[in-house]
Amino acid sequence: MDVVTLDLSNQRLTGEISVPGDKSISHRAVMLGAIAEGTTQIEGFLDGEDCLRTIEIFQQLGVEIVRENQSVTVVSPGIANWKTPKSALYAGNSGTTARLLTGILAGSSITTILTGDDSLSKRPMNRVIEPLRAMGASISSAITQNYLPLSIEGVQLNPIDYKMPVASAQVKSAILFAGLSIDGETVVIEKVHSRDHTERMLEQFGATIERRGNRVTVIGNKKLTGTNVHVPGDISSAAFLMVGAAITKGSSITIKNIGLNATRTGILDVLFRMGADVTVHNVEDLNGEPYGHVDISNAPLTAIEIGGDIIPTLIDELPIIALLATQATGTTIIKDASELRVKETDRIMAVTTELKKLGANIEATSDGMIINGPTPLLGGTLSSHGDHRLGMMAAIASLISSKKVEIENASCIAISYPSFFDDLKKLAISSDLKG
Ligand code: SPQ
Repeated sequence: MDVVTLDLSNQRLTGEISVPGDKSISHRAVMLGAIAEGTTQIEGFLDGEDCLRTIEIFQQLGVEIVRENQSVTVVSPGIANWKTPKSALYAGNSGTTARLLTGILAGSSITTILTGDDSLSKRPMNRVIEPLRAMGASISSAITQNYLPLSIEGVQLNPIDYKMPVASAQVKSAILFAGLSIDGETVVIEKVHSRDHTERMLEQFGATIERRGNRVTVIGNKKLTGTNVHVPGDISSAAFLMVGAAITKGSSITIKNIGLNATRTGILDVLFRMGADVTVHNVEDLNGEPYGHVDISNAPLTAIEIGGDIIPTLIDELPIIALLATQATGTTIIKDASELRVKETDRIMAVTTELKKLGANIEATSDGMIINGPTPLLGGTLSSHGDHRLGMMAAIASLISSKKVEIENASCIAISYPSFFDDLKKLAISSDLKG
């Protein structure tokens, strides 16, 4: 098992950095580039493990994809001309790949088998299979309860008006992608807005999309054409460095060109409400996605309550927000976040287990966590549980731990942030401010 040992106890973070491209947008750019006919040029692509699995899958379907670092060229004959793959499609650890692809393949003209790693094979696929079956999809699972591996036979689907039982961009996107193949209107109704990169990018590729309140409608059977996509930096990756700066005495950093889509910026609201010194500037818009720079410095932090509609806008940031809360004065309550239990690992269980090892005062609840702070953190050996976001949380904890932190199974960080340790080292400088 790979172990990384960090002793950042006498370091603070300063300087400017750009983080790698947004994972959600990178997946969608390859997927839409493959569905569309013609050439799609993607700049700022995230070369993380999850997005590489998405590329490999479309290459198996006969789409020409050439990657040179963060530049990706997709040349596709269009979804109607995809080839039946010779072997199963492997989504690795990536829930986004598996769920969005299930929607795309359900309305294609090929038959495929979709597999994943151990973690992904335990994550619920029923949430996409149920609505897709209601649209007429032919999907069967080798295992009961609809987990991977899945066998998907592409068929002609029917439109649906689907009320989402959980806030999930993956479910919404799977249905919208399936709707592209249908001569008619496919409608998704959300109680709470989840990230909307799919809707924004569908428009860029020429799809007809209508958005009214909580209703998204795709009018299918329209030819999509390849285009250029510029991927902004991933705010979910930046969140680790932002929290590192917020909790470490004497820190002050700028993260440049990160995505600022309002369906993703809950972490900025939380940092601001807790009292961190945060400024957003140079905001611009590219390909329908806002992005800009964020300055963040250490300041005294106060506990807050985090729940309700903000949760989908910061769902992937909750592990690092839990660490942030250990340094805030008072009781931070995180609620309405039971979705954390079905991520790469049960993130409520994993975060509370690992932060307790460092001495944090944190308890799990059925749908969140209760954290009392501020608490000095000790060093120790933490497990990533094979979850990239847990691994990065442990690394950032090292900045405020009195002794070294060992992270077991740290290589999983490459799933979303391959240059994480290099970037952290670039920003970390020795501090004489800490005693
Ligand atoms: O792709 P995967 O494995 O599901 O990744 C995670 C992550 O932490 O990177 C979740 F574990 O992000 C999801 C996110 O939680 C990515 C995503 C997307 O790109 O559509 C949406 C969110 O999931 P959900 O359940 O809201 O659909």
